[in-house]
Amino acid sequence: MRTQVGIIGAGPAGLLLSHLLHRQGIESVVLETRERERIESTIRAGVLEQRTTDLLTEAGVGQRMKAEGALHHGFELAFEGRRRRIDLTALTGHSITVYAQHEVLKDLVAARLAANGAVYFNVSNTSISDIDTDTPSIRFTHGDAEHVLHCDFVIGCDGSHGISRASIPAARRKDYERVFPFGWFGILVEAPPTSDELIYARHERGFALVSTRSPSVQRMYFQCDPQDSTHNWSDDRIWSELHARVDSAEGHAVTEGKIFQKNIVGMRSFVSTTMQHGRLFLAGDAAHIVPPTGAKGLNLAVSDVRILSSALKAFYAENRMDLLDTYSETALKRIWRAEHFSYWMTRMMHRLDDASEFEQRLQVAELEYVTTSPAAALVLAENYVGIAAV
Ligand code: RFL
Ligand code: PHB
Repeated sequence: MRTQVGIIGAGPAGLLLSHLLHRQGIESVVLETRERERIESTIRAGVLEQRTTDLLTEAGVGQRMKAEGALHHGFELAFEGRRRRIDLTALTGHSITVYAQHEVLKDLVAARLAANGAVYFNVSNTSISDIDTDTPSIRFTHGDAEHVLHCDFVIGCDGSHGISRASIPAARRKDYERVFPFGWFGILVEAPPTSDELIYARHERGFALVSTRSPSVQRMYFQCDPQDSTHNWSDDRIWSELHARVDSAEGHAVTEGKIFQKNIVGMRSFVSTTMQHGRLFLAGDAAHIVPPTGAKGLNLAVSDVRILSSALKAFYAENRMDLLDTYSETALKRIWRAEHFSYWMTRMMHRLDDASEFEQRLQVAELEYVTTSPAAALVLAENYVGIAAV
């Protein structure tokens, strides 16, 4: 088997890269361990930056997102019993779109298959060889058959548990990591929205987030022990925790409904440098993780892919290696900006068990500042909508 670009992983990074390359006349093959149905139903991210939605629209995969996604011009910060709005559009001229990651994936899979793109689901035993040469290859098993995919480049888009990152020699890699001692308990609820916009709440009991998926399905999270089990949380206990953390003194209360999914995710910050070695390049969660507080993970994956697809275009159209050579350096600028922002939001909004009372008052002072000073609000807003220049 032979192609120009071999892509490992059919998450947002891998599928979007394959789609963008196809539009530039570059052939690729995507290899994915999971079933198509699993990918198209796993609940993950929800917030898309305007740069992300613009790219999806330009790439011809934005129709359903435009029709079904919800445009948000701001969000609310709740603390000390009150709610204050961050007006993203007034501050930055940009907005965000709430459209679930698995819906983006459905749109990308449909586009790849409609163009007869090669996407192999249910593969196993993926391994990468010869990345130090101009003829790298990927071995994998599909059905009962073993295959070797020969290509010009291998792109590792296989997320945080993939195999690609480890294919870069350890001596060339440096990992940076911060594991947070808390997680998010996430629920999906059949209910009308609590509010027109997302609510990020800081409370002594811990952080909570009220997000949405559609007019009839809502997504909510609250800070929890990452080792806790969903079995310890009855619906009543969940609602009383959310009411305690989010309801405002002015009488706004979380709208309850039927909870039909519960899960717990751990939180960490992680960056692996370098993101390239020889003919292997990493994109998305394969190279970096952010805690979900800043809603940056999916958007960073898209931003890596934007840089990579231009660099691959320059290689195939003009025989230029320079953009590929500087890929990691270019991508890491935006990644570190997002890492800092996500870390900052996380530290500002969560209950930190090792924080003294003094540090807890600092959290509130910071929230007062970002919700009253236009300069401080702009720092928050421009990072949330995504900084273009980085
Ligand atoms: P993915 O989505 O993990 O896809 C990787 C794919 O690779 C496959 N794979 C392999 N395939 C072949 N061979 C192997 N050896 C393989 N190993 C793995 C996997 O099966 C998988 O299909 O990575 P990608 O494409 O880099 O995309 C990253 C995003 O998925 C992630 O950053 C976001 O979901 C993070 N995130 C959020 N990001 C946002 O931008 N906005 C948000 O609002 C947001 N909210 C979230 C989030 C992540 C969350 N969780 C579950 C961690 C909320 C949550 C709760
Ligand atoms: C979500 O809707 O899943 C979501 C929204 C905002 C975040 C993280 C997750 O910061």
